[in-house]
Amino acid sequence: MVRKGKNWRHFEDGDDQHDRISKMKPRDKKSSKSSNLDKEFSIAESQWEEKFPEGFAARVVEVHKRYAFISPEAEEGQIKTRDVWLSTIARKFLQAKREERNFIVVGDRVLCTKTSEDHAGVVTDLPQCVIQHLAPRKTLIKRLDPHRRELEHVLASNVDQLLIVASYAGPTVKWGLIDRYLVLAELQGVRPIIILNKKDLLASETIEFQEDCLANVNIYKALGYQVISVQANSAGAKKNIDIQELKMTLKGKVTMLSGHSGVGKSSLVNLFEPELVQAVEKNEAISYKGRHTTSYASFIKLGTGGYVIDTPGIRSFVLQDLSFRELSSGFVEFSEWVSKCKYEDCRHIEEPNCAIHTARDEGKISERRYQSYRGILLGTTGREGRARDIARGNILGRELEGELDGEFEMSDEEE
Ligand SMILES: Nc1nc2c(ncn2[C@@H]2O[C@H](COP(=O)(O)OP(=O)(O)OP(=O)(O)O)[C@@H](O)[C@H]2O)c(=O)[nH]1
Ligand SMILES: [Mg+2]
Ligand SMILES: [Zn+2]
Repeated sequence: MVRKGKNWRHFEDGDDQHDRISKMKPRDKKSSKSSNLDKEFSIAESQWEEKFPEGFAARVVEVHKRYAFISPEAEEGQIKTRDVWLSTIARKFLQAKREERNFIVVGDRVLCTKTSEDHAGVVTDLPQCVIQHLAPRKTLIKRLDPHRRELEHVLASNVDQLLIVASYAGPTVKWGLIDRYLVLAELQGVRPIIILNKKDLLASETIEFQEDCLANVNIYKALGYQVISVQANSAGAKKNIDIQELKMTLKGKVTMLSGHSGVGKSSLVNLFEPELVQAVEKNEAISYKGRHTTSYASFIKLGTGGYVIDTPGIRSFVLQDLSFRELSSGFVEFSEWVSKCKYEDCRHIEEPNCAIHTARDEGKISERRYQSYRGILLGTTGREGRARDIARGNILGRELEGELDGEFEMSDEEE
């Protein structure tokens, strides 16, 4: 059953409920046939008119297994999110690329043609269309599947900003995860903003923990990153100066929210008059549910200005394979030093006369940030903060027994 308006996303469609976002594709294993199709499918907008004069431009607002929801976007950045269409992808692309369901993601700008046929095979009273072409993506938020690293998972495209949301506690902030998101944002040219939510919970933490948090916040601020500490669930949150700051930051931009399940992404979205109110976990005491509250990434217009992509919390965020050069360019504080290493191909691990090591010894590069770099490069990124969450019981024990094996999209644990 599909309903228009506010509830359009909430209809039942059995299979889809367990669809793992369906946006995985093999890396480096593309057949030439499919990469040709990629080129055919993704074409410059200047060619759209000629190909389909009757077509219209739209933004993908939500992706399901066999269809996607789109909203018309006459002018780029002016998305009519109240006008939702059910769309499928032009058959020739769909059939040839059956294994690569990665080709449409939330945020994509697409060329659509109206259809009266029931392509998606679902009952709907929404208007329907066929996605004929994709505009080349300006930015791409992607990661590797933690269990099958030959697969790449694109989470969203064409975002201007990445809101890296963590909570001080419940679940405990994982600084290493923030660092990995920062690398992604730097490499994609997307502006990162760090949000530390649940600041109310900080008061009951140890002094050491509080000091450690402050030290880390100061590291990011010194690097020039915007860091905002908030309490999304406080009674007067909307009026708080930090939430006002965030509101201004979101205006006029497309911002993707990312972070573990339970950190308060949807709670934040709800502070900015979203067109679709986001579901928020009712039980505050449990930050790990084995299943996230938000189940699909969706593109939402904010009454206070701008658009956000609210996403389901991810369990692990493994960066795509990066060369040491790419990775070190994702650590902004390295740029001053990298050219001073003795060896041109210095990876800043064990090489002698490494300028990064010298900067570290002199306290000019934070030891914690360096260890993040090292962990990513060597593939040993830790599970920092996890023992603490388990000890406090705000991660359910059953997850430790492996009951949730395979549900890697559905929980908030960091690898
Ligand atoms: N103590 C405290 N709890 C908060 C705060 N903000 C949100 N919460 C609670 O944290 C829980 C999780 O919030 P959500 O907004 O659903 O988290 P989410 O990041 O959207 O989670 P997923 O959709 O599963 O990814 C809810 O019970 C909120 O009420 C806060 O500032 N302090
Ligand atoms: Mg949510
Ligand atoms: Zn070096």
